[in-house]
Amino acid sequence: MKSFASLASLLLVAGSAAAHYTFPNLIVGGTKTADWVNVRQTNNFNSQAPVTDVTSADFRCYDSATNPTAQTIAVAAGSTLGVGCDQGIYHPGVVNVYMAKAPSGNVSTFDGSGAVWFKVYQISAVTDGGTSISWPAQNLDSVSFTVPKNLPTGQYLVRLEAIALHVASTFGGAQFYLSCGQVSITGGGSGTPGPLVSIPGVYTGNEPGILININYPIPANYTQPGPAVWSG
Ligand SMILES: *[C@@H]1O[C@H](CO)[C@@H](O)[C@H](O)[C@H]1NC(C)=O
Ligand SMILES: *[C@@H]1O[C@H](CO)[C@@H](O)[C@H](O)[C@H]1NC(C)=O
Ligand SMILES: [Cu+2]
Repeated sequence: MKSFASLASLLLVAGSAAAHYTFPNLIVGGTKTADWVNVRQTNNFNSQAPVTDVTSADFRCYDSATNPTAQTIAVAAGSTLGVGCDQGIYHPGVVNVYMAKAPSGNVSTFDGSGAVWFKVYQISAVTDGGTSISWPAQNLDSVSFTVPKNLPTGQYLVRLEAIALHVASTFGGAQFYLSCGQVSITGGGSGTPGPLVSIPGVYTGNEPGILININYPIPANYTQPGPAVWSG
């Protein structure tokens, strides 16, 4: 067991960088891929700084400065797909995972523009009417979900966003940690994913789950931002 003193000095040494994080890899068939191979390298790969403007072009894949290419990895429909976090999800907040199908069939050349994104997974807050609030996504090293069995075969962007809410009580205070991976879904079905949204465009920043004081008074309920999850 760590002593309090060593834990305190660890936190001191780690400093503010430890407070931020990126999502640089995928977990496919239980195996973690190398960083920034199947995930487009984000602008913050060194700084780990978040996006705070939900209307900016970088709110989509946060890669305007890196202009990255990534390799596309095969993932079976109905299987478990994970997205790894470099330092763990440090801040209290929630997670959404969106996907978008490459219309050309080749996700390498797909920029994710248009109303093409649907939500496949979320981790929300747990509330109990105002006595307590907890954040199941906090401290996770990765986020795993089941790829819908009925998702059509084809190539997709997978965009994870972890919304940090520790200083979200003023407009623009919520911090978005995000990245886009490239997957080729195999053995898919004939589902019709939706509702479809544009990113940016899906949020204004005024949503009750984004512009929120999570500390006082303790929120009685929490509304997850974005559309309903499509589970096929
Ligand atoms: C997809 O596009 C990339 C980038 O232009 C290219 O290198 C790759 O060969 C393409 N893949 C297929 C299967 O056409
Ligand atoms: C809680 O529910 C009320 C009533 O539906 C709603 O107006 C409010 O925005 C919700 N609060 C949060 C933080 O989602
Ligand atoms: Cu941080």
